[in-house]
Amino acid sequence: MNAYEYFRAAFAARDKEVFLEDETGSVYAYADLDRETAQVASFLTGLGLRPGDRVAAQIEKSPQGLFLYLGTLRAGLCYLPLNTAYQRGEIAYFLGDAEPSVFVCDPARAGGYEEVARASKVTHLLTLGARGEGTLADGLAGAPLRFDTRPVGTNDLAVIIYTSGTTGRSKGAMVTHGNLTSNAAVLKDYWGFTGRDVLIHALPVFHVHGLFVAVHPILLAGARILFHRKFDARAVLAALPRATSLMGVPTFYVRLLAEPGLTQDAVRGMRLFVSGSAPLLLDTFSEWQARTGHTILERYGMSEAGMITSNPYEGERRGGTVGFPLPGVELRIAGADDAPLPVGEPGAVQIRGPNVFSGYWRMPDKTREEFTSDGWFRTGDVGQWSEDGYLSIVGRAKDLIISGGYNVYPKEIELVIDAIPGVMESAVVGVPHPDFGEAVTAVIVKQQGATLTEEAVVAHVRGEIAGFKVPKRVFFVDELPRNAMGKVQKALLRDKFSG
Ligand code: MCA
Ligand code: AMP
Repeated sequence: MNAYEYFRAAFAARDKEVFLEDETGSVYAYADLDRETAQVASFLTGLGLRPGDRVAAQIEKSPQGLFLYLGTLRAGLCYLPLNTAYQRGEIAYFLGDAEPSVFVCDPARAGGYEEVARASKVTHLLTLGARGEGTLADGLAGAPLRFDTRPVGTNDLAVIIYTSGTTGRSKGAMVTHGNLTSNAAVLKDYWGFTGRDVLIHALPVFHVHGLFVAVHPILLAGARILFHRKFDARAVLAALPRATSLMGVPTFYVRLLAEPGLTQDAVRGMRLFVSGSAPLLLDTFSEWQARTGHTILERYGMSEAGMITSNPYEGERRGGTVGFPLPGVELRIAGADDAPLPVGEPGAVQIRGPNVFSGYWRMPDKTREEFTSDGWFRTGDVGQWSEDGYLSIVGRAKDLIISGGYNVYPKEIELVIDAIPGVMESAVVGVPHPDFGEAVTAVIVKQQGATLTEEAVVAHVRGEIAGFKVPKRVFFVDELPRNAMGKVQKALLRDKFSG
């Protein structure tokens, strides 16, 4: 079933209930959501887009952006969300690789994107601003308000989510309608969402956490979203008395704990705090418990598989663990030969289930590499079982930094830094950071006689890639530590530059 139709079947009986309250004061009922998405679907279909065609969007967070996503699903088209921090070079790669027919961007950026859009297969460059303004709105104004949701198969493509890779080249994870519906149903039940719930939504809507996890279970429950355009600790604090639930990355919880107004009284109406996308420090988990009387529920997921494990809603939520495999998800901890390891031994986390994506867009070799011969997906995370079945993520086999919930692959930054005149070579590592969990840190060997400074490197990198990938610090060394095989010993660099 089309994922939109699946959600609609669940919320149809709650037509007049509020779906979303925007920070601006605008309120949308479920009937509004249905009408707005019908208009989007009619409009996109009217442009001549065929099932499976891609609609890319790099837009500020807005209710209209959410309608664009859900309307795209409804039309049987494929949505391609892009982080607003991405710079032109990054966007050019995504448009070239995914070949969307439609690209929706912020009105202020349209001029700068005309050339990259022309160089790709984009036939319609449209705009959508934070207040809903732009050429998309103009187009929607004349579109029919009714649309028969286009039927699709479980394995049909719904969304492509780009995730960067160890080679520095991003891969498009192909997420199907079946992936979306199965995960949504499980989360709604596992986390106990009902029509009485009010979720504070302060996550970006271009990644799985904010776009799927914090929206789909709400739709299935016919619950309400308090829509925050971006995370602001004080605004979230002010909204807590009206809410029942919050989903966030660990940085949300760290910043909320820094607010003196976070008290047991402030959270008295809340029933659920969920954390994910990055490891939640035990200190944050314990401090939250002591201050609020609530135990954060930590879960584990990834773009390729939505949510994989979760601490229980009822029962012990154990800090430092990500709980149990969600219903329908199989998870094994495997050794180098892909055979399961005994309980307690750390190994590769491999998974199977209806939540697992269908492969990387136009990268059949990469897809084959990431699945075992017996069909398990290699997450690249290192995990460990406890005797009583809780999973802990104890490391990563992939060379990945997670900063404030965003993934940063060192290779991508190293390639940009190595191209700076005066750089001989570089290594990028993540070091512990009190706010972001890990901070992107660059270690550089200069060419002889080069007069590079930290400021110059940062300024150069900032022009090329998204701000969250820019190193927070740059250090210069005479040489990089290497092992006998010639591989840079990143663990040594992490230790040396921590703190
Ligand atoms: C912003 N900046 C960052 C980050 N965010 N630097 C490092 N890491 C970050 N995460 C930088 C900007 O480039 C800018 O730097 C400065 O901080 C201020 O930018 P601003 O946008 O105002 O930052 P913020 O509002 O303080 O943002 C922090 C944040 C945000 C609220 C933690 O990063 C965020 O919403 N993170 C959530 C990410 C997320 O949704 N991940 C889910 C991925 P300058 O001024 O120098 O330019 S999906 C996933 O991982 C899986 C499926 C899962 O399990 O969920
Ligand atoms: P992404 O590719 O952006 O979807 O990020 C997925 C990765 O985030 C996973 O493979 C993990 O490495 C990491 N991750 C997500 N949730 C958690 C968690 N609760 N604890 C530790 N790592 C996590």
